[in-house]
Amino acid sequence: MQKIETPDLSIIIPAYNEGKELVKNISSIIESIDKVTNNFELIIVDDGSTDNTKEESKKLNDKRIKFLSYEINKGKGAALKYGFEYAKGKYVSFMDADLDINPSSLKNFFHYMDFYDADIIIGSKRHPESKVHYPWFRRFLSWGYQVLIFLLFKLNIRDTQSGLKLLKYDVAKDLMKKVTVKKYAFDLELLINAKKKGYRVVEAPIVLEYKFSGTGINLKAVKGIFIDTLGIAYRNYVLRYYD
Ligand SMILES: Nc1nc2c(ncn2[C@@H]2O[C@H](COP(=O)(O)OP(=O)(O)OP(=O)(O)O)[C@@H](O)[C@H]2O)c(=O)[nH]1
Ligand SMILES: [Mg+2]
Repeated sequence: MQKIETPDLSIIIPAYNEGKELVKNISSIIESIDKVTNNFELIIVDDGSTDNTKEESKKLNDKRIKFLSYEINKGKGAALKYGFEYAKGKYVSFMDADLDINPSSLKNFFHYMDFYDADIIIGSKRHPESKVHYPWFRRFLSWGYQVLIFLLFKLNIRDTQSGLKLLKYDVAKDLMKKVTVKKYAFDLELLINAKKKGYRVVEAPIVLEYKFSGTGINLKAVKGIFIDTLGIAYRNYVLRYYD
C-alpha cells in the first residue's frame, strides 16, 4: 500500500477575487517552491470570491493543490484559519495570492528558522536586507500602523502584516485556538499571542514588487483594521484573553 508521506510544508493561500492572475500566480508559486522542497501541499482558500476564481481553479491540475471554497466572504484571517484545518505539513506557510512578495524567499526562511531556532519566521518590509517597491502612501500607512502597535502592545516587530510567513505546525495549531480576528488584524493577533506564549518570532528579508491590484487597502479596510486592533487591545488588557 502506498505510504502517505507527510508533506514538509503546507502553504495556505487566501484568495479573494484573484481569478485574473490565479493560474499564472499559482504556477509560478509551484515553480519557486519546487526549488525549496517538492514534498509540499498548496491549500488555496477561495474566500467567497465574486469573480471567476473558482472557474479558473479548475485549470490547476497539480495533485499537490487542494482548492477550498465557500460562498460568503469572511476575510483573510478567516480564510487562513479555515485552510489551516486541512494542513498536514510539519511547517505551515501563509502566502498571499497576488505574488507581490516573491515566494522564493521561503528557502531563506527555513535557514532563518534553523539558525535562530525560531518558531515563526515573518517576512518584513522593514528588514534591512528586504527589497521593497511599494507606493509611498502604503509605506506611510504601514509605518503608522507599526507605531500604533508598538504604542498599544510594546510589540517589538517592525512589520506584522506582510503576506509571507512560516510557522512550525504545532506552534500554529496552538496559536490558532485563540485567534478570533477574521480580517486583516489576524496577523497581529497571531503574533501577540505568540509573544505571550514565549514563542520565538524572527523577521526575515523579502522581495516585494507591488502590483497595484485595486482591491487592497481602502478606507473601509483601514477603518476595519483599526477597529480590529482596538478589539485585540481590549481582549488583551481588559479581558486578559491571551493570558
Ligand atoms: N482584499 C481582500 N483580500 C482577501 C480577502 N480574503 C482573502 N484575501 C486574500 O488575502 C491576501 C491579501 O489581500 P490583499 O488585498 O492583497 O491585501 P494587501 O496586500 O494588503 O493589499 P493589495 O495587495 O494592495 O491589494 C490576498 O491573497 C487576497 O486574495 C478579503 O476579504 N479581502
Ligand atoms: Mg496584496
